[in-house]
Amino acid sequence: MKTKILTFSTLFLCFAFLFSQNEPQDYLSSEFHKDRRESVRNLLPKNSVSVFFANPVRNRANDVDYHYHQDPNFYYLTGFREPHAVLLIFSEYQTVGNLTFNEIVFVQERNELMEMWNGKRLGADGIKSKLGFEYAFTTDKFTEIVPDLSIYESVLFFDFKNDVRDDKNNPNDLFSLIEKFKSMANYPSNFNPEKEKYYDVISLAPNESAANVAQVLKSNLRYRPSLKNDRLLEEFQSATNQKKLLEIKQKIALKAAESNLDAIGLIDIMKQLREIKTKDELKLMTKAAKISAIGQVEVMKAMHPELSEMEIQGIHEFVYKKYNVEYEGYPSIVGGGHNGCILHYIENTKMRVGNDLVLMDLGAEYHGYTADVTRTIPADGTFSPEQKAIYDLVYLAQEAGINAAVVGAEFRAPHNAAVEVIKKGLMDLGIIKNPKDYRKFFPHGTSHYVGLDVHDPGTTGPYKSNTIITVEPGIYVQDNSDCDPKWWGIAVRIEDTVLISEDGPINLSVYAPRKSEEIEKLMKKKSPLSNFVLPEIQ
Ligand SMILES: [Mn+2]
Repeated sequence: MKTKILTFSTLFLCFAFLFSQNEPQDYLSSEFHKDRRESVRNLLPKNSVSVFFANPVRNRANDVDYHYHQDPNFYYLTGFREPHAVLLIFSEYQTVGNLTFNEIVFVQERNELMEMWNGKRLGADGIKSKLGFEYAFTTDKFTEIVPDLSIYESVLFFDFKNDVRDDKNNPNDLFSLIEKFKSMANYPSNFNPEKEKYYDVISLAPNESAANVAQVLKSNLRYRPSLKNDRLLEEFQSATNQKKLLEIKQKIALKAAESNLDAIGLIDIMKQLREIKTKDELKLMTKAAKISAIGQVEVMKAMHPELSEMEIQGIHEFVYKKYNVEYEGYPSIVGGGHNGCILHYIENTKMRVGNDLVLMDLGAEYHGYTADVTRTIPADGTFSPEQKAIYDLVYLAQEAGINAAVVGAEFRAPHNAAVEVIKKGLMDLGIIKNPKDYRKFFPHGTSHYVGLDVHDPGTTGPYKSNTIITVEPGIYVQDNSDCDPKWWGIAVRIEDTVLISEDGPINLSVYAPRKSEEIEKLMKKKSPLSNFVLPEIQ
């Protein structure tokens, strides 16, 4: 009997193991998310609460929604991938009834019928057992459990974008959660986060520097039309003497004290945290970049002039799916010839790429983390002399950019390095006569942070170790540009996802060749997709 039980339980364990092996096992751990919440807490001001909402469900058309994508900050702090949820992190422990907590999450309730239609939900118990929360409740308990928000010195949150739909049949959906929060927090209907921030800065400034603050405000107001109509700010920046200045400062301080809402502070906190990737994040980023590069390599082998932009996009994305990538990190850009000059070209409708260059900017998003990789290749396998001249120039600019991506360098260092190379190169090729004109052909920046967002938040301060950025110079010669027509329609961007480390820059997408000779060599290789023939449709 004993053996029987043993066999049975072994069998059960095997099944459980096999079942679990059918789902990815390499998500970030609940310890990771817990540690991130702890880091937020350490950066919060005293006696404050930070409130994070899940992303809204977005409607595609009629009764079909877009594939749900969690808000990156919410995901970073919870690992939770369902909508209609709110997380609160408190600077200190709170006691409510018999509960004592310093973080608490509210999630949508389980519902057998809805789960049959739309998939499993974790519910409050599930987020506790699977994602390591000690205190979790369903959203209907939000107002019951969360204490009065007026007792905190600061209530930190991201301001709302007004793109949340109200599900009239669900009194506990995200829309209702936000409405409840607004009422609990005395959120004014004309709330302006920047105004609140300026009020705080002005009231906290020492009296002797009030005139300087007014000067800064004056120059800032020019770019902030939404603040121009604020009477107090207007009076402060135009005050003609110190007495008047301090009088208005006093008025502003009184106003500032009325509200404890801060919709700017969390932006800065999340920038600081998300800029530096942890060991676990680096693993996922390395994987996302490698998969993106493998997609580029497979396309290089399969490329020929008869392919359409959409087919090329399909090959990249098919390769991603072979590696269980959930999403593209952003809409895939595949531009043949002049389409490459459109920086965010996502239609991808050209039916035949012909003998032009094809610019392909795509990123695989693996477990929330996306890469951002661009290759530009000649559809017929060989760069023409003009294509090669531009391509090799962009390559040299990228090399200079990557080499400048080191710990301690200024955020703009890779861009500045790339610009110098491109300026000189465009002059040498006779495409520009004045170095300043490089901007006509290289109109964007060279680097941005990349992570949970393709344009990830960061401080833009000097580079720190374990930061991941892109290095992506480009040259785009529009038709009818003021240069020899032989250059017209040539568009090249080379972009890699680069880790800045103590040992120097590490190119995470290096698997896809970047040198023109190496690309031509790889393009001679056979692709298994060449034999993939489908029936003709009239
Ligand atoms: Mn990019």
